[in-house]
Formats: sequence, structure tokens, C-alpha cells
Amino acid sequence: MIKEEIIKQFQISGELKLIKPLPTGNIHRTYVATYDENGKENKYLVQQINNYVFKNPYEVMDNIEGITTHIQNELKRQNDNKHKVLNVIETIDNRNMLVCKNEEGIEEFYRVYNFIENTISYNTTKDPKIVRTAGKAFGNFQKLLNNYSIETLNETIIDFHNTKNRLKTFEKDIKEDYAKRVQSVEKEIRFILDRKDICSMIVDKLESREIPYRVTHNDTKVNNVMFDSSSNDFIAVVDLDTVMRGSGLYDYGDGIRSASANVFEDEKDLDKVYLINELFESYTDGYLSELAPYMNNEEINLMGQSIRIITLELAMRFLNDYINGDKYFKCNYETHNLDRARNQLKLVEDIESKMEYINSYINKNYKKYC
Ligand code: GN1
Ligand code: MG
Repeated sequence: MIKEEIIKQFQISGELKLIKPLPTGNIHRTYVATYDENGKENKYLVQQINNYVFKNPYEVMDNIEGITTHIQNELKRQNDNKHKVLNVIETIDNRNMLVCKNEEGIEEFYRVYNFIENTISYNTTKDPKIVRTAGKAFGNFQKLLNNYSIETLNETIIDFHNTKNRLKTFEKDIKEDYAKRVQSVEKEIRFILDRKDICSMIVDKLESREIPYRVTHNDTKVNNVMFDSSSNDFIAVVDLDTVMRGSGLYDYGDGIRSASANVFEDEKDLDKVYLINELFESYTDGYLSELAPYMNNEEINLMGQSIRIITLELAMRFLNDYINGDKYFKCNYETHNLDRARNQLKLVEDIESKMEYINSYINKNYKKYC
């Protein structure tokens, strides 16, 4: 549990009433702090940044400050009062995060955001309207950042969505077999290695500039969109840690992967794991309704494959972490990462069986918005 002294280092007025852990995400420790300010209840999101994953939290916060300020200005310029952006609450000495040492003398990093009121987020939803809105929210996010100076962004996790590089690491870690688990997952490894050729598809086109670098969110799960709790319109895109430069295709593919899967990514009953076509259509429609005019043909052509590639990438990351002895993702039980990997591989199979339909829907829909 987080200590009160830590939260009190931030510029928050009122009296601290309650701190509750928020069991969300696979990476950071998150808490909600409730304050009372002259009878009004205000909530804040307090997070301990995982500095095993984010080696340089200063650079993470730099990126976040840059893009939240940019979005704030864009919304103002467009007289948009409906949409919002996360707001970084500074420490009492005006820094964007608190750096302190724990009892063992190890550095820890904390940050606080305002809790956006009257909003709701969905861990899973099967409502096509909500899924369409999520697609719209992430398309809009890229649109708002279309003229951002990409070169100012730090690469906070090197080669984060570089599937080609992820494959290299995977092959190296299989050889090393640190946790002596390789033998038990040979079938899963084979499935991935049989698809080596698709790992470089997006990365190569980025490098040759056939598709553009964009400001990308890099974690476009539906639960990273805040919705208005009464109208269900999108209000803001959150979880900005992995905002970097990259291909918008990974964002689109990851959105479909998470928003249109029938079950959550650690469901063990693989018969339940597949893409719901209607939700794929809704998300795609929402996304293209915002971004289609800004996309080039090469990007459109790769949209379908991007769903397959990002799902394979995540399966590879889960399996790689299992092989390494579960160092990266938070696990609730011993085979958690393996179950996640098997689930995502099943999803890859389902996506592959629907590729023709997926591509034809994207093409048809793209024309509607151009
Ligand atoms: C991690 O913790 P969360 O949900 O924000 C991961 C994503 C994965 C996701 C899978 C920094 O995101 O890349 O897609 O788990 N984030 C990082 O659930 O590795
Ligand atoms: Mg995230």
C-alpha cells in the first residue's frame, strides 16, 4: 500500500480522506486518492511508475507533458469543451513526478493525475456503439497529434512495437532457456516461428518511409478510453506512458485485438477466443471516420495484417516472458503468461481464417470516408 506521505507531496488542496488500490493494468501500481475540499469530494489517480519496464521515468513524463499540453491547446483552438485530456498534478516543488527512496534505499517514482469526473471505462464490452466510439477516440487521438513534432518524443521503451526485433529477442531467449520452460512450450514456439515473415511487414515499410511515422499511443485497449457516463461519448484517451513515434497501424491493430475479442486475454477456455465480426466492423468504422483522410494507401492495405501482427507480437511477448521466468508482466499465478500467450495465439488463428473478409470490409469502409 502506498504511504500517505507520498501523496501529500503533490499540489492537491483539501483533506486526504481515502486511498484505495485500483487493480488495473499489467504494469504500474495504481491508487485512487479521495480528498475533501470544503465539502466537495475530489479524486486523484496516483501511480507508482514501474521503472523495470520504463527505464527512464523522466523521459516518460516529458513525453506526457508535451502531448497533453498539445492536446489541451488543440481542444482550446477548436473550442472543444466536450473532450478532455489527462492533467499532470505537480509536486509541491513543481515537478511532474516525485522521486524518492524506499526503506532499502531504492529509488521510486510517483505521479498524480486528476481523475476525470463523470466518466466510465470498460474493461470489456460487447456494445457495438461503445466499440465504435473507442475506435473513434483513438483515431481522433492520432488526428489531434497529426502536426506534433515527432522528433521531440523520447523513445521510452526502445523498439516497443518493433515486431522484427521482438522476434530476435524471442529466438535468443529460447536458446538461453533461463527458466527451463522451453521444452514445455514447443508447440506454441513453433506456431510463432512459422509466422516469422509477417513480423517485419510493418517495420520495413516504416523504415523505407512507405508508411509514415505518427505519434502513436501504443496501448490502444478499450479500457484506455474514458467515456461520458451519461452520453457514452468519448471524453479522453488515457494511459499515455507508451506514447512514442511509430506506425499508426499498431494502434489500429491493437484496438481491434482488444476491443473485438470475445473474451479477455487470459481466458483459458480457448473455444471462447475469437474476434466478433460486428465489433471489428464498429471499431474500424469509428477509427476510419476520424483518420481515413490522413492515411495513405499503403497504410490502408496493411490494416488487416496489422491486426494479425500485433496479436502475434503480444502472444510472443507473453510467451517470451513465461520463458524468461515472468519478469515483465504482473502474474497472478504460475502459468498466467502462458495462458495469455495461448489465448492470443488462438486469436491469431481466428484472425487468419477471416483475413479476406477483414480486408474487404476495410477497403469498402475506407472509401466511405475519403
Ligand atoms: C500492458 O498494463 P497495460 O494494460 O497498460 C503492456 C501492453 C500490452 C498489455 C496487454 C508498457 O499494458 O503493451 O498490450 O499489457 N504495456 C507495456 O494487456 O508493456
Ligand atoms: Mg498501458
